[in-house]
Amino acid sequence: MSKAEFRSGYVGVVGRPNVGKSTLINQILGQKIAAVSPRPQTTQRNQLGILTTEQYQLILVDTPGIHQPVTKIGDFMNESALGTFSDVDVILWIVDISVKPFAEDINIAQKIKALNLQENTLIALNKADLVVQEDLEKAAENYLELLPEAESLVISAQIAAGVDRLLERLIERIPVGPQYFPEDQITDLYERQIACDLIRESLLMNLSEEIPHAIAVRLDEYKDRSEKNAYIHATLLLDRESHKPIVIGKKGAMIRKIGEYARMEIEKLTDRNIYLELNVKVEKNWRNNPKVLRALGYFIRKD
Ligand SMILES: Nc1nc2c(ncn2[C@@H]2O[C@H](COP(=O)(O)OP(=O)(O)OP(=O)(O)O)[C@@H](O)[C@H]2O)c(=O)[nH]1
Ligand SMILES: [Mg+2]
Repeated sequence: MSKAEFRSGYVGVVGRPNVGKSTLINQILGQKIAAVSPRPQTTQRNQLGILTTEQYQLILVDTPGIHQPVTKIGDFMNESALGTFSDVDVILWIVDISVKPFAEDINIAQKIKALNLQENTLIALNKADLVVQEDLEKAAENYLELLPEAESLVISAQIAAGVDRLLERLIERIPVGPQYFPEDQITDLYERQIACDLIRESLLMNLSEEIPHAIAVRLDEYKDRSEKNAYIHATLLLDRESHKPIVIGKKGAMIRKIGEYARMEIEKLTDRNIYLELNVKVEKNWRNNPKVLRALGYFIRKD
């Protein structure tokens, strides 16, 4: 293929929480750059996943799950996701085919229709591994009828089924264009930010109910000690005093468990030995405090 035919473009990966958006991006990149968990609202900010070859540069925009926000951070997450709809070449709408559409799915379909973006949308019917073959068609229909003019593909991001075909279709849909990012760049977030997200992933994996959602991770220090070693100091900001004993656990057992899981994930990401120190601090109602949110990097840039 000649240089003139190089293709590049942005794909907005959108959907309600927990449908597998981040799992798919990690799978396409063949590397974990985004936090994943079985709990909704794992992703809190837009993050690029960039795949570059000789022929194309595909820029996937991972977005927070679109939901009914009840806090200021929820508003930020929704705005981040909804803001991508008109800014991308292709909308990749991920749905969970193993369950019927939620109200949020119906809202997303309406938004796509209202913006007249049906033809720019590809529906990925994800989690097909959870559906028996005979039921697939009927399960798909529940979603396809929401957006009849959009193309669709059945996939399983987790086991990489249908992902190659999906990738092919995305590349065919992006325009001829320049290479926007250096070829070795795979994301737009700094390693330190991804480390924070992986600590959050650990909170979601280890703490029950609403507690992980009421905790912010603030990175205080990230120091390379040598090529093979790094030191990270982070603070867990709790929005309630009563969560403190739960997060710390008996004789510090829970905070150690949280740290251990996060350390291993960050080591996989960075290919370094990590010394991770976690602190706990109460910052009452931080989720609704614009100043704290801004300091943590949750804000919409108004260009
Ligand atoms: N069985 C199955 N599980 C999947 C598949 N894709 C993702 N999951 C699981 O679904 C859960 C949610 O995955 P995420 O990738 O975090 O979902 P998300 O859409 O990014 O969620 P938010 O960031 O909260 O919006 C995780 O437990 C994944 O392992 C799939 O194809 N099959
Ligand atoms: Mg996510």
